[in-house]
Amino acid sequence: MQMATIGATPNGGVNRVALSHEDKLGRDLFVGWCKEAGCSVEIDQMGNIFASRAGRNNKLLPVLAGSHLDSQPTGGKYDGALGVLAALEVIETLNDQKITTEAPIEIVSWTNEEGARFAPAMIASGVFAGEFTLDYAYSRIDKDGLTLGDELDRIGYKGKSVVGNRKYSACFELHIEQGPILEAEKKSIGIVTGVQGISWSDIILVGKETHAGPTPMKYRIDPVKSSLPILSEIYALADKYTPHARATIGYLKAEPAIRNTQPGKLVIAVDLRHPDKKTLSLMHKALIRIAEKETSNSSISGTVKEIWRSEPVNFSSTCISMIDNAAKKLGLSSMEIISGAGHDSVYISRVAPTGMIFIPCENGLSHNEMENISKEDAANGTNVLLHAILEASSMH
Ligand code: HGY
Ligand code: MN
Ligand code: MN
Repeated sequence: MQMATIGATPNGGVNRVALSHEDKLGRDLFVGWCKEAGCSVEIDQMGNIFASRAGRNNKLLPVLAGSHLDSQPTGGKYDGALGVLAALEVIETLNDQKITTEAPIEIVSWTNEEGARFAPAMIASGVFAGEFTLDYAYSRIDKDGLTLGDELDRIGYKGKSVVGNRKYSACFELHIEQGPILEAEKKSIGIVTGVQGISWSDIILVGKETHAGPTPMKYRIDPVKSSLPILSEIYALADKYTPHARATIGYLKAEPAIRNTQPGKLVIAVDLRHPDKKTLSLMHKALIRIAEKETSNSSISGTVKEIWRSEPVNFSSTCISMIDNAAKKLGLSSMEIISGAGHDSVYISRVAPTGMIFIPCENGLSHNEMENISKEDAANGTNVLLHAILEASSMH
């Protein structure tokens, strides 16, 4: 709740977009709490925050737990923050119980998971896992033309340690489901077996800017008008690959975006998702065909630019079974579930055995200021995280 006061919005959500002043304040609060819990804190070149707690045998690979503190501009209190602060709660609980684990434990807050200000999403865990270069990440720009690298510097979180040269025996991320399934199935815990694939594209339609008044309709080369069939065909794409496919048009951006100038350009921001790699590719190829079909015999030019593809991943069976053991030990109802949302664990699963734990969120709402969870669900998720970490850090 204290973290949620940082960037709090009037409707009960938070606005702590990556590398904003509010993100810095949230980071500072988290670092302070980690130090109070006796952790040593390290910041890497992407501003990822690692807090370490020694084990009995520090030659063993640490167990990692965490998530992200950055939010959507109209985000909820729990997306990301729950996983970071639950990991800290695990450390504080081990301190209270005077438990020293065999292997060391590290908790992490990843930079820019949301991709709301700097696309693509999950960019810092992506650099950590070798998906993106540091230069590519630093060069990402926001809508005001500020670069990720400069903004990281400005908030004082461009650390020294090299991104990625940290090895782990197991990694866990607790997160709200951000969908309605656990609530509908009345399950307390989601044992996440994998994450669906994501493809972000811009459809760029270019016509000819003209005056809204004197130009008769038949003389116009209007990209907004040519977008109409394209928009409906994007939704038809999700119907075609139902029930798993997702198609979202996050925004339409007209230029110059002045009421009495018919736009010369329209950008359609598309987010396609599917758990099957081949189907996601088919959906992306269909998007290209839709744009071509609707513009080929017109003076409008239509191009599709894919800006991000995150392939579907399956999590480690070892981590999945540790989460399953923990839920059973705690007598909590659980079910296996595929994540509809992307998470840093997607990239981390490429470099270390990784698993995720879900808890329900009210009405499945997220990326919405009304996002809410119960204290009981938060405690259940944190206890499953604790016991999974205990098993992973003593298993040698
Ligand atoms: O887009 C996603 O799925 C995540 O919330 N970044
Ligand atoms: Mn998240
Ligand atoms: Mn999110």
